[in-house]
Amino acid sequence: FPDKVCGIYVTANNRNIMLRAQMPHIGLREDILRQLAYVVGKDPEHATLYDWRIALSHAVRERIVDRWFASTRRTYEEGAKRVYYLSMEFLIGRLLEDAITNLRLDEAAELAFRELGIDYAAVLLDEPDAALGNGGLGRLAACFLESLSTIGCPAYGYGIRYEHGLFRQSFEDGRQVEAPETWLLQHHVWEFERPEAMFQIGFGGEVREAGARAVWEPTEAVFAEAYDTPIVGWQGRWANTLRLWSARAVDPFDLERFNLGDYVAAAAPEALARTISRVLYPDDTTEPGKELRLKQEFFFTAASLRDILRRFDSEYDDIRKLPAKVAIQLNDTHPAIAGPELVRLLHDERGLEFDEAVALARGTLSYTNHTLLPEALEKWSEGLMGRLLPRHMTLIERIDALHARENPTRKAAARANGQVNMGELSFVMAHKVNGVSALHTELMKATVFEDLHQLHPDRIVNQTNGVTPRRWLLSCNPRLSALVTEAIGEDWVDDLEQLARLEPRLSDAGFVEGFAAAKRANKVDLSNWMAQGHDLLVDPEAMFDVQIKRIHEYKRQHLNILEAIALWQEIRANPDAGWAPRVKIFGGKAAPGYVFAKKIIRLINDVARVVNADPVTSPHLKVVFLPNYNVSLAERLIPAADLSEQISTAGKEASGTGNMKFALNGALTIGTLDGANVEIRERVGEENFFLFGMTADEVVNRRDIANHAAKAIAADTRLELALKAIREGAFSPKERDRYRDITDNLAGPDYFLVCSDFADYWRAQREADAAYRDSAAWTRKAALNTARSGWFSSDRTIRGYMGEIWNAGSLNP
Ligand code: B1H
Repeated sequence: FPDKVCGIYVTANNRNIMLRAQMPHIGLREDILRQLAYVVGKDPEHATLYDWRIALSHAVRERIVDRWFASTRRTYEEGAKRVYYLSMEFLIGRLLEDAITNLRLDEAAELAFRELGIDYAAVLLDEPDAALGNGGLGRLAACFLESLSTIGCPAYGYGIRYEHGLFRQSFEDGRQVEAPETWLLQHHVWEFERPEAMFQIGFGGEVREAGARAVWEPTEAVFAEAYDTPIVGWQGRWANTLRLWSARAVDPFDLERFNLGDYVAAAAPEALARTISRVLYPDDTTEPGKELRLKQEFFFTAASLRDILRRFDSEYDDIRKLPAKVAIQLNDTHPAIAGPELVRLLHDERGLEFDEAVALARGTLSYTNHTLLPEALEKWSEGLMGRLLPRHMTLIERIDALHARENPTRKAAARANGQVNMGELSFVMAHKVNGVSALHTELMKATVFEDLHQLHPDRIVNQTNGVTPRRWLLSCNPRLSALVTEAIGEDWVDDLEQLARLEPRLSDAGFVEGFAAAKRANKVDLSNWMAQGHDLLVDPEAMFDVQIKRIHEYKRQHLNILEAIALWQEIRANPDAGWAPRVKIFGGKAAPGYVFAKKIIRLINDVARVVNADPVTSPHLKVVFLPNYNVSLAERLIPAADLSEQISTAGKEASGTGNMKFALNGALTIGTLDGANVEIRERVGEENFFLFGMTADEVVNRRDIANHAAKAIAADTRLELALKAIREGAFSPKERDRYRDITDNLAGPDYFLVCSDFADYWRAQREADAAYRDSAAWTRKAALNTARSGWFSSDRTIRGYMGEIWNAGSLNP
């Protein structure tokens, strides 16, 4: 053995550290017991599930830390370029099982707990689900972090350490009720506090001109304090850092007020400062437009940039090397203030010429657009921004002027009509701008960014989203993973295109039967869980039809429930027609202020109550809305799904990533030509995908037809009857007009074209029924979905960013 580990000379007693680095399973049980005693302070006789989880987490964490140090050291040694991913959201979910999977400790941990007589599965489930994000955008950031570590690209995620993540959802009388989420109430095992990495972040105040530069003198300030979480990649070959900022007061305590007995006022400065990292905005694809939100954005962006420059300065003395050594990715426009802030740091604080500061910033920054929905494109009023960030307002004006000089034909600007358009600003300050699916990227060029794209035709590129196969197949679906590994070996885990090698195995009856058996067993597990936890009895032989995502009109959960109502009516009219049994499962949260979306939730719950209680239809149809959908619930549902609902109005869902997880786990998609559905269908084959609905172009034309919804209703008796049942109170007998908003909207403006797509959706659903009746053929289609989903790995996506946007490399051994 070499006698040096991580730069620390070790004695013979510490040789187990080195052993552990090579064989992490060695001594796991002893380490758990040691952690239980010396970190948790319990003996095994008195340890609770929580104690065991903390002990196991510490034992696993030690094994990550060794690799984490080694990765950092390598990055310095090689002078490698670093990637910084700035995101308001990181929807990381539970971390323990992920770490165990990637370190390949699953068997050792299971064995250790069996020997200790403790329920290992229960220990894993004890971990709170860190919901520091709303939906797809935040979960994508988490998949990207894991892929960056698997690939061995030196990278940091930067975000906010929200005290409260996304709210906890429950139902009362079918209505969504929100409660604060409290993931940080328990000790968070994975993070390391970094009191030395602390920056003062200012707001408001005045700008003083000092020659060509300016000095910003803020009147308000808070500290940003860093907390680091190591993110370990597959096989523990590399570990990167997620650094989250927490806000705290510069002057925490008003002693004078305290001594006067006014304890509340004495604590006020601290409470006020902490507000900035108190809670995640629960909006998904709508821009909240609040002062606190803008403060959050500047707070974490400014702290991250200071930290990035501090690290850069520790290695290089020529700031002109910044674009060669640093790549900063803006996850949507939420950190867009990075453009002017970086210019301010380079120009005002470091004395570079303004034009050069802009050029360096542009060479360093790139921007991902995640939505074209007008309500989600961030715009801040000049009044608010000028008050909070006076210097940045001036710099944005100068950035506009410079851009106009560089491009004399340019008429529009980031600062216009009393507002700052953050999409425009991000585009102008980035060397690359990307969309998240092929269709979405083309729509960016043709709509929101049309003019800028004409000026800069090479700037917009596509990087279709992906998902990490470690969490979304290997770990969440052990039965299918084992089958796949048995068939083709385990190289697929970090080379997902290997799944294509499953295709020849489809002629092997044993393999196909194994595939069907894995799905069936996953469905039995889910049925048992629903029976125990939710008092719901469903038949695992039925088709499990799943729609899980945020509740939004464009995602059209109401199209799905309308089809359920029509189906219920048709089964009642003709119960013996040989219906293919179905369980329709819904999951998802509505933004607390999104009244219409909350109505849709209540409607689904009301329909479920009526339909499930109907003895005539209940052998054929069940409707289930599972509360508090989150990453952990997704991991439970996706492996058990037969049919994946991806039914957004074409042109509205930028990509989707749930759609990829379902296909990978052998569910067939019923979907529109929207977002990444287009690419999924191309790859899995049109005969293995239930397509329906208008294209994005047809959607735009259809809206121009007067009374399009009324016409669609008049042409389709099923749709008419389903709407009539809602309107007449079939699902809300005590309050007949409870759903008037919904029925009026659908019969009237119906912006998302639910009615116009209904008939074709119904047709595709009946095709799915017919296909499901032929179970051998269905299994084949399902297995082809898995075999042909290899391209949807976030490893592929990250390699795309590395090559086409960041110009960054991998240091993996
Ligand atoms: C997506 C958001 C989003 N797009 C504003 N935009 C937010 C916008 O808090 N806010 O203000 C939060 C989130 N999220 C999603 O990104 C898209 O709708 C999905 O289609 C896409 O798959 C995902 C990842 O690219």
